[in-house]
Amino acid sequence: MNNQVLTTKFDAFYGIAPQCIVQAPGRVNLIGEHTDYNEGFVFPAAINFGTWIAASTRDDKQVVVTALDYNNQQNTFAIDDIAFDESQGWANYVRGVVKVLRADFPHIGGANLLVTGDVPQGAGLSSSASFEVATVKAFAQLYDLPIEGVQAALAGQKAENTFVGCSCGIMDQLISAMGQAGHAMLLDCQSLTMQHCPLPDSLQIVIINSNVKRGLVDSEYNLRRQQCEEGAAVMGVSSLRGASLGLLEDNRSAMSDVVYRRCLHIITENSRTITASKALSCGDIAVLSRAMAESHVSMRDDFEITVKPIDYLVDIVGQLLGEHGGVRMTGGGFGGCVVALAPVDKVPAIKQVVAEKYPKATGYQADIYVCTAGQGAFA
Ligand code: GAF
Repeated sequence: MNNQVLTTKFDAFYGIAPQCIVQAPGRVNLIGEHTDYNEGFVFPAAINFGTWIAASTRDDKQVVVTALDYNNQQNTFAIDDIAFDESQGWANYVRGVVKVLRADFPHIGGANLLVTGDVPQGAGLSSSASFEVATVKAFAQLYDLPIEGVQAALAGQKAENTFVGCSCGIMDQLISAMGQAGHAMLLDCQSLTMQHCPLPDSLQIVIINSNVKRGLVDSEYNLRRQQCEEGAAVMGVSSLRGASLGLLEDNRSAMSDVVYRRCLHIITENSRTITASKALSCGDIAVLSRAMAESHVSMRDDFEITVKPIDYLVDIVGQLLGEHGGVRMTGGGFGGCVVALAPVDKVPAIKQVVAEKYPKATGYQADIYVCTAGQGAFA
């Protein structure tokens, strides 16, 4: 939606012009899944889908937020008394962020917010992180907050962890805040150091939404995190970042098979992520392709976060690409999307094979988004 339309709508709802319009993107993770909360490596890119917020200050300590994409639903809350409200769904993201920001910046006052976005929801493309980061950015603009990209991402993550109740890592908020157009980001989630890697013009990011709605995602996600922590404790390391395959084998008999396989995924995924980012940088697409394929198998068999329609998509697109591109599930899992890095001239064939085979084999229709790597909100 362009800024002019958003301004007109804001005026219609609130009777004044917005003081700012901010945007924060969703993301696609190219490789490095569930490694972020294990202090490992991830390799995401911001995408050209995002959340927009038009905003103005209020002087009555109320936040009034209207969601264009939810039939103009409106939620109002007092900034001195912010509580999680089960019945408020999407508005809890704003409540959580404002609560977190107020703890550090008590001078923050009320606001009128008008929200819209085009990140597909429930698809593993971080619509909620982009909403959180956009909310941070809106308040930063309105109240002149000295909050930088990494701090903005941490505030969004804190809202998600402590208020919304998902024990997510830092990847989604950080890439939404700090992504660079045309680049993927190799992020070390232990030191929060980042390296921006240009994506070659010859490869296109293709996201295929399986349209399998992500079920049980929060409970299964939090369970994976607990299992990883259990494995780290058995091995005597503070996070799985500190574990090696040798240490894992030495401790295999002291852990359940499930915990062993969860750890195996994380340890091997960290090294695949480094391998893939180096391969992309030096144009070695065959190595990138293998790393992405192995990542998918590891998510399917060891971390157990894929579902059959997603496995099917990875199979048919993988056969088409061979070693000229890579494909794997992306995001938290249990449904959602597949990401392919594909030679530009293979994109029509991907669309065709998915349209022809996927509905017949699975009963679902897929959506395909041919993406570019976008700019982060604070980048
Ligand atoms: C979700 C989480 F929010 C991220 O922190 C990350 O763990 C991801 O799942 C899996 O890699 O998007």
